[in-house]
Amino acid sequence: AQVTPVVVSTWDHGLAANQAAWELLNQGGYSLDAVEAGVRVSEADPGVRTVGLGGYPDASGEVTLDACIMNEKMDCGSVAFLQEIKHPISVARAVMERTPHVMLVGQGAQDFALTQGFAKENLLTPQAYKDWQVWRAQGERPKDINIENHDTIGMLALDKDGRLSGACTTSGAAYKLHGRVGDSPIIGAGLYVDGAVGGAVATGMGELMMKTLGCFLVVELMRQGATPMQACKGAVLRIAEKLGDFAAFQVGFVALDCLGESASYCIQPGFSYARHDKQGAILTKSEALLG
Ligand code: SD4
Repeated sequence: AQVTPVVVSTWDHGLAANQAAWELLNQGGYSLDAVEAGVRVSEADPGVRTVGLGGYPDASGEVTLDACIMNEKMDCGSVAFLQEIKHPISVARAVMERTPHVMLVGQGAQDFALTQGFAKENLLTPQAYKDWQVWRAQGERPKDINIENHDTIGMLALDKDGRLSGACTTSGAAYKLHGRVGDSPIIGAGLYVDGAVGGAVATGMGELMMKTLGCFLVVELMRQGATPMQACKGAVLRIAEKLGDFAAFQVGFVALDCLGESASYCIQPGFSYARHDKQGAILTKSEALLG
């Protein structure tokens, strides 16, 4: 059945990413192509400090990237702890389409990317290096993701043929321990899509989504009849109920159901999500548990 295309994504920089995705959706393109093209905008933007080029390095000063992608048929691909490749989302898609596997990590993921024609490049910008040096000189511990320290992009799109896809890509928590992998490349934690129900993406302190399999939970709640808003709220409430220290962190979920309805919910005020459909682009301030 024909439906009205729509794309949603996390944070203010989601507006620019959505624009690229919308151009494909509006021409009748596939939602998988749209989410890949959309998040590549954030990956390439050195001003987006938690994604791809220009992203915060880990504690040892290396930029390590996590990403995953999923379509309406449960096909998915993921990379984690990937270094020196500017578009991890496209490597994740190559894992999905060109291997029998779901996830590749570290050196193996980079080796695979090189065989697929991706180029190795330095992703640590002079600004990110300077910030890391300041952080190191102060002897600080890895940053918690609370209110100001985040901007992972997660994106969900529904195309005119009713196909739902999602993508998520990040450099992860700033100054994380070397080797740390967050929720963003974990199917069910940072992203989940069921083409017959809806999809969810997450941003914030990944450990909280990993402990609760947050995006899977959002989609399962929608399967049971929850609206996208009720489902996002349900996953945040699960975190609040189970994880004693939740109030110190930020987590935000965005959900899109297979009819095109979307919503978000988060722990701390300050999260927003971007939506683009035939009515145009809007940025919506998310309701927050502690708001
Ligand atoms: C992580 N969830 O690695 C990611 C970070 C993030 O906005 O969302 N930043 O935990």
